[in-house]
Parts: sequence; C-alpha cells; structure tokens
Amino acid sequence: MDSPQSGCGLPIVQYWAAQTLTSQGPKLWQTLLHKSACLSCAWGTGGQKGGFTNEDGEVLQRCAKSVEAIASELQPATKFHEQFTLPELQQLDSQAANNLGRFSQPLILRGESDRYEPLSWKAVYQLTAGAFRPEPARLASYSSGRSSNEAAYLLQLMMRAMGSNNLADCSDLCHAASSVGLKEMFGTGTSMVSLEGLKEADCVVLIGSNAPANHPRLMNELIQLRDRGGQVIVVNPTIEIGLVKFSSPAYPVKSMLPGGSEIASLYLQPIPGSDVALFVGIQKTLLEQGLADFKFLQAHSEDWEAVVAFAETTSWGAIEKTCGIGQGAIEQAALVIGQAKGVVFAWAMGVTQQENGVDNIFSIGNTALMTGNVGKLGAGPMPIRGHSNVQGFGSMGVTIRLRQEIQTALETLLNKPLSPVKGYDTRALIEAADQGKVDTLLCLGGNLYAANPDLTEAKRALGKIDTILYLSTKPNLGHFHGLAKRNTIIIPVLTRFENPHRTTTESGNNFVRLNDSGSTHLKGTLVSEVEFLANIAHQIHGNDPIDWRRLQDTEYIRQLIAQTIPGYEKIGNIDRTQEEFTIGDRIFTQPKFPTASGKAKMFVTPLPDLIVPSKQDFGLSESTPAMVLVLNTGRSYGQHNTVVYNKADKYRGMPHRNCILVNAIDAAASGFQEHQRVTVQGNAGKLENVEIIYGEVRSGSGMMFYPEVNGIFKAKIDGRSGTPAYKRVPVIVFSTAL
Ligand SMILES: Nc1nc2c(c(=O)[nH]1)N[C@H]1C(S)=C(S)[C@@H](COP(=O)(O)OP(=O)(O)OC[C@H]3O[C@@H](n4cnc5c(=O)[nH]c(N)nc54)[C@H](O)[C@@H]3O)O[C@H]1N2
Ligand SMILES: Nc1nc2c(c(=O)[nH]1)N[C@H]1C(S)=C(S)[C@@H](COP(=O)(O)OP(=O)(O)OC[C@H]3O[C@@H](n4cnc5c(=O)[nH]c(N)nc54)[C@H](O)[C@@H]3O)O[C@H]1N2
Ligand code: SF4
Ligand SMILES: [Mo]
Repeated sequence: MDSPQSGCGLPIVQYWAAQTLTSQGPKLWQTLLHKSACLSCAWGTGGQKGGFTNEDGEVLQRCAKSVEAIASELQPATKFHEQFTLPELQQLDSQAANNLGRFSQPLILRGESDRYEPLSWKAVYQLTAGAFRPEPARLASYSSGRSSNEAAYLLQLMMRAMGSNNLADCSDLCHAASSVGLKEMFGTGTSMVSLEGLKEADCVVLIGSNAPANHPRLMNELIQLRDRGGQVIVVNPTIEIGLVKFSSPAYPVKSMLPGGSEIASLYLQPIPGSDVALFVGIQKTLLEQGLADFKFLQAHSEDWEAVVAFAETTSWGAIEKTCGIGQGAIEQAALVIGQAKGVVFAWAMGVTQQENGVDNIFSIGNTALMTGNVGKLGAGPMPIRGHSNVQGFGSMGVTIRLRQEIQTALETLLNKPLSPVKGYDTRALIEAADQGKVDTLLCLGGNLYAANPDLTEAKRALGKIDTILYLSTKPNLGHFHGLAKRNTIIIPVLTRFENPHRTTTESGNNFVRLNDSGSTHLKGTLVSEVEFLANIAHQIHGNDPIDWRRLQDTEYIRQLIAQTIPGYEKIGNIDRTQEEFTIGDRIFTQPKFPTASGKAKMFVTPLPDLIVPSKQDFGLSESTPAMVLVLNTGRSYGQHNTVVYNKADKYRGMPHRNCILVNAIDAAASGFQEHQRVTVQGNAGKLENVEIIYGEVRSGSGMMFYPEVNGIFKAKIDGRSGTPAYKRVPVIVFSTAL
C-alpha cells in the first residue's frame, strides 16, 4: 500500500468532495453550517459564528473528521432487530455495527432471548421505575463526552440526589492522569492555555499526540508557528507522517503542494512509557546549561529543591537507558525549550495511558515550571482533550473527584449532604460489576464494553448487572456484547444538532459553545437526552427538593449550572446574550495558581522501571522464533474511538484492521517478513492471522488498533488516576503456523 508523503492532503479533500456530492450531500452541508460545535474532537470548531469557525473567530476550520462524524449520524433508521438475531449481530465488526444506521425507537433484549424487540415508551418508564429502586451503592452510570453540558449536569445531579457517586466516565480511560496531575500541581485540572495563547508561543512540545488524525485543526496552529519561526518538538515513539509533514486545505497554496508543510523541527522517539526519563534529562540539561529559571521557581513554586536535586543526581546513563534517546538529542531539545520565549507543552494519550501517567504529567509540569513557562501568555501546559464535550462532563461534576466548592453548592441545591462514599470510576465499575455489586447501569452514550481492556472481563462483568440502559444514537459492539443479565434497553437519542432545545459544550481550550436547536431526519420516536433524564429523575425524585421535570428546560439547567459551577457564571445569561465564552479562572497569564499557597507544587518523578516480559512468561521457550514487543494500542486514521468508519489506515500503510505495525529491523532479526501472517498474544487472549506491516515504530514496540486489540490484554492501571496503560501492552508475536 502506497502511503501519502504528508498528513491530511489530497485524500482528505477527495473525501470531502465525495461525501458532499452524495445524496446525503445537502443535509450534510446543512449540518456543517448548523450553529453547533463539531461532534468529533474537543478542538472546539463550530458554534454561534458558524460551523467553520474556530475559537479565535477564524473561518474555514472544519476538518474531514467532522464530516465523517456527521455523515455517520445522518444514516437512515435501522431495523436491525427485525433482520438479525443476536448471534448474527455478534458476528458484526465495529464498522458493520455502526453502518446498521440510527436507532429510532426503544428496544429491549430480555434475559436469554436471542432478539432485540421494540418497547413502548410506557414500558420503558415502567422498567426504569423498578430499575432505580435498589440501594444507591448498587446503581451506576457511565458516560461518554459527546452529550451536552446540560445532560451531563442533569445526570450527575440525579445520581447524586439518589445518593450514588458512581459516575464513571470515558475520561477515566483518557485524560484522567492529566486532570489529577495538573490539579495537584497547579490546583486546576484543564489546559492553562487558550487558543489565543497558543498563537503567541514560539515553541510547542507535542507529546504522545497524533494530532494530524485526531485533532486536525491543531495542525494549522503548528504550521503557523513554524511560519513565524517557531519550533515544534515532537515526542513520540512512532514517526507519524502527519507530524513530519502536513498538508492543510486551510492553506491551499503553501501547504497543499507535494510534500506539505514541515511540522517537527525535532522528532524524539522515546521507548514507550519512558517520557519521564526524557523530561528529567531535559531538566538536567537546563540545570547544567544555566537555563533553569531559579527566580521563577523560588517565587512561584514549592518543593522545587527536591526536583532540582533529583535531576542533578540522576545519571545520564540511567536517563539514556530508560528512554533510549542519547544525551545529545535530549540536550538539543532542552536548548530549544530553554531559549524559547514561550513554550506550550501539549500532550495526549501517549503519556496519559501509562502506568505512571500522573508522573508523566508531573515531569512535563516540572519542565514548564523550571523554564518559567507557566502563567504567562504564549506558554503553559495544554492537555489536548478527546471527545468534543468530554471536558464539559468533568466541569459539570461527572467525576468521582468532585471539587469541594461544587459539592457544597450541590448540597445547598439539594438541601442534603452528598454521599461520602467514593464512587466507581470506569475500571472500578467493571470490577464492582464483576463482583456482583451493581444492579442498574445507565450509559449516556459511549461503548463501555469495547473501550475497556480485557473484553472477556468486560462482557462477564456487564452480564452480572440486572438492567443496562443504553442511551445511544447508533449501534456499536456494546449493544451486542455488553449485555445485562435481565434487561438491556436501548433508548434512541437525538444528536447535538437535532435537539429541540439549545445545549452547550466545552472545548479542550476551556471555551463554551452554544449549540442551536435543530431537527432530525428520522421519523421514529427519538428522545432528547435531557428530556429522558429529566423524566427518570422525576420518576425517582418527584418534586423533591426541586421540580425535576422542569429540568427538561435546558435554559433552567443553565441557571442551575451558573449557580453551582465556578467559572460558569456567564452561562446563566447565554440564552439572552448568545455570547460564547472562556470559562473563568482557567487560562493563566499570571503565575498565581489556585493552590493553598498560590504557588505551583512540584513533584519528584522517579524513572519508570520498564520491564519487558520474556518469551517464557508467555509460555514459549526462548528458542521459539518470536518477538516480544510492547504495543501502542490506539486509533487508525479511519475511526473515532470504538467506531470504525474506514478499515484502511493509508497514512501508516495498513490496508486493514488486523495488522501489526512493526519495525523492519526487529522483524528481520526474528526471521519475520512483511505481510507474513502472525499470532499476536497478550496476557488475556490472542489475535490470529495478523498481517505484519513495516512502519516507523521504535525498535521493540508495535502498534495495533483498538477496540479489536482490547480482547487480548489486561492492562496495568495507573494507581493515582485509574487510567489503563493502553500504550504499553506487552505481547508476543509468532508465526501462526507454529
Ligand atoms: N479522528 C479521530 N479523532 C479523535 C478520536 C478518534 O478516535 N478519531 N478520538 C478522540 C479521543 S476520545 C481522544 S482521547 C483523542 C486521542 O488522540 P491521540 O492521543 O492523538 O490518539 P492515539 O491514537 O491514542 O495516539 C496517541 C499517540 O501517542 C503515541 N505514543 C504511544 N506511546 C507513547 C509513549 O510512550 N510516549 C509518547 N510520547 N507517545 C506515545 C502514539 O504513537 C500516538 O501517536 O482524539 C480524539 N479525536
Ligand atoms: N486499547 C485502547 N483502548 C482505549 C483507548 C486507546 O487509546 N486504546 N482510548 C480510550 C479513550 S481515550 C476513550 S475516550 C474511550 C472511548 O470510549 P467511549 O466514549 O465509551 O466510546 P465511543 O466509541 O466514543 O462511543 C461511541 C458511541 O457513542 C454513541 N453516541 C455517539 N454520539 C452520541 C450522542 O450524541 N449521544 C449519545 N447518548 N450517544 C452517542 C454511539 O452509540 C457510538 O457508537 O476508549 C478508550 N479505550
Ligand atoms: S479539529 Fe476537531 S473540532 Fe475541529 S473540525 Fe476537526 S474534528 Fe471538529
Ligand atoms: Mo478519549
């Protein structure tokens, strides 16, 4: 398969053209122009100034990923329950499940039945009345960040009013390490940089992010930064072509020419999971070269002495051995960082989905502090968030780590103390369910089953829950494998651009978008998430202590948000002003932080001990021709999380999903050839007939796609944030013929 020489580029323009010229085209254009935030990633494109506008008011910012997401929601209604039995549905892969179409009526799968059947709305509410009766500790929710702030707020208020804090969320599998790490260091859990601030930076360190695929419009900022003479340091064990060169349709003349715009000025390829060592090495150089800003450390941070001492005493030998990058390259990066005027440290899953995820964030934060690159315009830490409203879910209180101010405000609103029991995050939810401790689970979007590691465990655990309610737009593997013991109920919901009311969402840059109301092309009996949740809440709580049915009015929910969520005060007037806004106290242009002392707290980050299992650990003798690799499990260029749109990954040269990307030198050393079919075995299962594709992954590592690969491993979990180590999964690769 011939791979393009740059990220994005012509294939994407061709995709746009093809999509918008189909019979769906007019509706697609209408939706692209609808005044609402893009469904796909958290970069925050769209909103009141038009679908193509970024947060700085610049137009022409919509990428092909948003077209993919919209096209998928514009599918016709599915009648899969009439066409297929459950065993047939269980044969479908993720793409086929998604392509069944949109849900448009409530469905139920009862106990041992082998078919989903339609359910009347009356029957839905009869079943929910019983399902929410168990003791609060046995009720739980899981959510995914595509729903609105209003739905998120209502979900947590309803659960907390019942006495349950079991508010698992997809962010537990995603940026939890960023939220926990940043909060401990700076007293704030989100990006400290605005889009406006990013435009002032003269250096971006991009760590563990494949932004060309997952946040395409961020690439425009990197192109502009390079154009104004700035530097981009990429830290990634895999050479992602779009991080080397990117062709952005936003700059047709300069960037769409063959080759595209250069992105990385320096590309560092650490051993997977070793970023802490690289950053300690950078700190060591800063200290050795006199580039550390001691004045800043003394004035604005605490515990810096220990961090400085640790970097000074950690040997270059240990650093190089752990991260696999030579002192020279580390020094080169440190000099750029140390000499830049404003450095933004941006990161994604490569560092959060690690067993030491929080340490990774600390080591990045320490580096930023040591160079005075926090609390000023054009600099600071910037976690690049995933789902389009995942950050809003956290702000609305869908978290097991509720801020004290919000707790107090909610207690006043509900006129009672919240339960002191710590709720379940996503991993804890699966474990609790597996131990038979959960009776009812409400899933507000997402695909809890396939997003988790160890699909056998996920299936078994969900199978011990009495009732699962899936509020979903489209079928996914979870609806066919993540089945409850007694009743699995599907509630068909409207998307962001179809709701009969306005909603809001929050971008990764802390910007609140107002989404206009809209209409749906579907004929069935779909419901808005807010209406359904308000009905359930009313069923459970009646008018105590608030009129829960009134929460069907999203304007009223926004009043409650303004009252109870610090920084969100402006949302109370947004219906009148229509003014989208940056959340208060999130963006830091002064080095004064919301910690007890007003200073940032620094943390020593021990170098990780990165053990690679032996062949014997997998039950094979050392003489077996096999490779032990650590897998980076993530996204192809043709999927959104567990939803596959396109099986091939052109940019990595992977023609289908059952491929493993390996380094040619590793393969040759173990006697493998490209395109050979192999077995890839983890600690919980194996995938057969996997095709070897050569790619620019670091020696000793490999890359495979989720959710398929989630069937073969149990992940290590970061003890402090609960995030699974999806980016360092040990596997053994051997010939299928063995
Ligand atoms: N089109 C599209 N857009 C999306 C999504 C999607 O699936 N499709 N998903 C959304 C969501 S929920 C999220 S969270 C984001 C995900 O966005 P990303 O985090 O960009 O996605 P991943 O595919 O997980 O890629 C992570 C990158 O980390 C690198 N990496 C792996 N191990 C390490 C390591 O040890 N150190 C370092 N430094 N790097 C490492 C990988 O090579 C890869 O390039 O995207 C969001 N946007
Ligand atoms: N191995 C491995 N596993 C991973 C990851 C990884 O990198 N590697 N990444 C992890 C990450 S970062 C994340 S965020 C999770 C993703 O986990 P989830 O967020 O749970 O999964 P998604 O695939 O995004 O969920 C897609 C489904 O959401 C539903 N949906 C879409 N739009 C709406 C809407 O507007 N409302 C409602 N109610 N439903 C809607 C549709 O039914 C769709 O099928 O996966 C995690 N799992
Ligand atoms: S960068 Fe993200 S928010 Fe912007 S258009 Fe693309 S997918 Fe949507
Ligand atoms: Mo995510």
